[in-house]
Amino acid sequence: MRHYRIAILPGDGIGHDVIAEGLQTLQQLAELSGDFRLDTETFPWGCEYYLQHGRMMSADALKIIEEFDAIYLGAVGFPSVPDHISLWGMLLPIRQSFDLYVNQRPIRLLPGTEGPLRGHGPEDIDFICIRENTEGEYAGVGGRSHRGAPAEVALQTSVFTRRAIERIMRYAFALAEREGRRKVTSATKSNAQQYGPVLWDEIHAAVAAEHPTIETDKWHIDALAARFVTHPQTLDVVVASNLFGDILTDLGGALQGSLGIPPSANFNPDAATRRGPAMFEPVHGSAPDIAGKGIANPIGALWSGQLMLDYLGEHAAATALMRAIETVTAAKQVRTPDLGGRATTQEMGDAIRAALRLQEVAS
Ligand code: GGG
Repeated sequence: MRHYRIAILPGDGIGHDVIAEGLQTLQQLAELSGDFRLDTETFPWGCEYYLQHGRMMSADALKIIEEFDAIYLGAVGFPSVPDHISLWGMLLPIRQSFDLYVNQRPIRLLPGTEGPLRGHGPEDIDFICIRENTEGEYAGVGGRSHRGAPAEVALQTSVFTRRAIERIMRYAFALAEREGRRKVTSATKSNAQQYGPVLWDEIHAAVAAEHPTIETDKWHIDALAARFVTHPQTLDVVVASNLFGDILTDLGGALQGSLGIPPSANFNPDAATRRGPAMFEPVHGSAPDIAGKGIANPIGALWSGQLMLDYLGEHAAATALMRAIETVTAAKQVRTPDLGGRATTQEMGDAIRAALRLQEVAS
C-alpha cells in the first residue's frame, strides 16, 4: 500500500465547498483502488485566520507543509482582507518558497460543455498553458514612498532571470515532445518592454533551436489574447510569464465555458532541486458572490485532484477520475449554474463519484 501525506488548504470562500467535494472524491478513489492511501491534514489558513491572528498562515506554516507530499488548495482572498495581503500571505509564498516554477494549466473544452466561441468545439480547444511561477511581474520587487502626498511614488519591478526563463522554456518544449504536441507558442511584449521580454524572446529562440521537431511561434500578449478567441485551434502548448500566464488562463477558463472548470498544478519538475511539495488548485478564486451558497462548480478542484494523483504516480486512479468527470459533463444531466443548470456543488460531486464507482480503478 502506497501512502501519501496531503496538506489540505481550503482557504477562502468557495474554496471550502469545492475542496470538500474533491477530498471526498479522492478518498473514494483511494478506497476503490486499494493500492494507495491519502493521509490528510486540514489547515485553517486564509482570510478568517488573518482576521483572528493578523497573518494568513501560522508563522511556521511553510515548515509544517514542507513535510507533505502535496498540497491541495482551494482559493485565497476575500473582501474582508486586501487582496495583495491575502495573496502575499499564502499563495505566493508557497509558490516561491518551494520554487514551484511550473504552473501547468490545461485548457480543454470537456465533452458536453459549451464555450462561447461560435464554430469551435472540443477538437479546437485543447492546449496546455505553462506559466512561469516564481518571478516576472509577480517577483514582489518594488516599493512606495511619500505615501498620501501628491509626490507619492509606487514602483513594481518585473524580474526576468536567465535561469528562470531557461528552465520554463525547457519544460515547455520537453512537455510538447513528451505529449506529442506539435507546437510551442510564446507570449511576449518585447516591442514595448525592451529588457525582460527581449531576454525572454532570446532564450525562447535558443531553446526552440534545441528542439527542431517542435514548431514554435511568438505573439505579443495583446495579439495572443485575440488569437485565443479567433484561432484557438492553432494553440498547443503556450508558455508565458507569470502575469501573462495568469491572464491568459482566465481567458482559457472562459473558452472552456466556465472559470469553474480549469485546474492547475504548481510544481518543480526537477527531482534534484526540488525542495517542497507540489501544490494543486483550481484556477478560480474564492468567488465571494456565491460563497456559502453551495452552488460552485467543483470540477476545477476535482480536475486539480486528478493532476495531483498523476503527479504522485497514481496514473490509473487519475485516468479513472478524468473519465468520470467527462462522463458526467457529456451526459449534461447534472450541471451547476455556471454551466446553465441548477445542480449544487454536492450534487455535481455525487454524480462524479457515482460515475467512478462504475469503473475499474486498478493500477
Ligand atoms: N485557486 C487559487 C486562487 O485563489 N486563485 C485566485 C488568484 O487570484 N490567483 C492568483 C494567481 O494565480 O496568480
